[in-house]
Amino acid sequence: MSAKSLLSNLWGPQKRSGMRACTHSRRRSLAAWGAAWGRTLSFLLLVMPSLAHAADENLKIAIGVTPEGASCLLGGSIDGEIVSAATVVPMMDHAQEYTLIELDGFGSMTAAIGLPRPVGSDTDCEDQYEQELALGPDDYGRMQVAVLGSTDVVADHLTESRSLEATEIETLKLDIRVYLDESGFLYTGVEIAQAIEFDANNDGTKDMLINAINSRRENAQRGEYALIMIKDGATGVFTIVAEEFTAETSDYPSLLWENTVVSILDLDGDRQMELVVYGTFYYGDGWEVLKIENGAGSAVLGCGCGG
Ligand SMILES: [Ca+2]
Ligand SMILES: [Ca+2]
Repeated sequence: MSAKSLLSNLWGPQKRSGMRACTHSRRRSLAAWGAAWGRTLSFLLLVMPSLAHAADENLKIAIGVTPEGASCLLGGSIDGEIVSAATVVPMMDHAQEYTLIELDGFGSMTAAIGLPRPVGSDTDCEDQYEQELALGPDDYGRMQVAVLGSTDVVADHLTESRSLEATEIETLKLDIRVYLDESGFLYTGVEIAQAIEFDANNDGTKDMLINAINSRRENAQRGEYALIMIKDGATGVFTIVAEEFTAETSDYPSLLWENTVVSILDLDGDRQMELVVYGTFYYGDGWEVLKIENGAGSAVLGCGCGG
């Protein structure tokens, strides 16, 4: 059974039952509602708890959390579809339970304090929200992602991962060197910021994520780069998840985003892992969810106000 059909068996029935309930309520005429107000109230009281239950099981929300405890709402997924922050905001509530995750495991449980708040008012910050979280002393000083749900619920969307030691990455440098040589830019040396082993595509074989960055912030140099690639453990084929090159040497600052992969999770439930990435560049910072599909990566969600 494929991962998709397995998932449809697991989650499909709840999704269909929720949709039926909505359709049924829409079909009732206004006259019928007015004539049977008492019965309507009873109907709502009966139906609403089951709708809320279905929404909980099919709703995922991810919030980036910086070492200072600043939050940035990325968005999430509903019934397996990635949705924006603005879409999940109406479904967020005070005291909702979140699990903090990072690359190599769980942090602690936390909870929402109040409702999500819009950040700023200019167009750069449109549809950006922060959600205050009840963080303990140990929750500061690290990059984390808060995911809606208890530890048990969130664990179903994680995969085992391991960050490699410096001595383990020498052979990976050769792979990056070959790619850089083929890129057509001046070779500027290989710098690997992160190397992470995990099963990206749920085929049972560990794959290798390489986050390579070579950037001088103050003075951009042709050929500098920021790359995230995944080498498939079964086939050896590379997928470019994100890449930027500096085209021209100049006295101006580099515009490269320097990314850190903060966590790896299956946000939309298709058993393919997404990357939650925090990036900084000369003029700002921000969060992204990167989805790997059809041999390429794309940013499907973002949060940040950098100009
Ligand atoms: Ca794999
Ligand atoms: Ca996924």
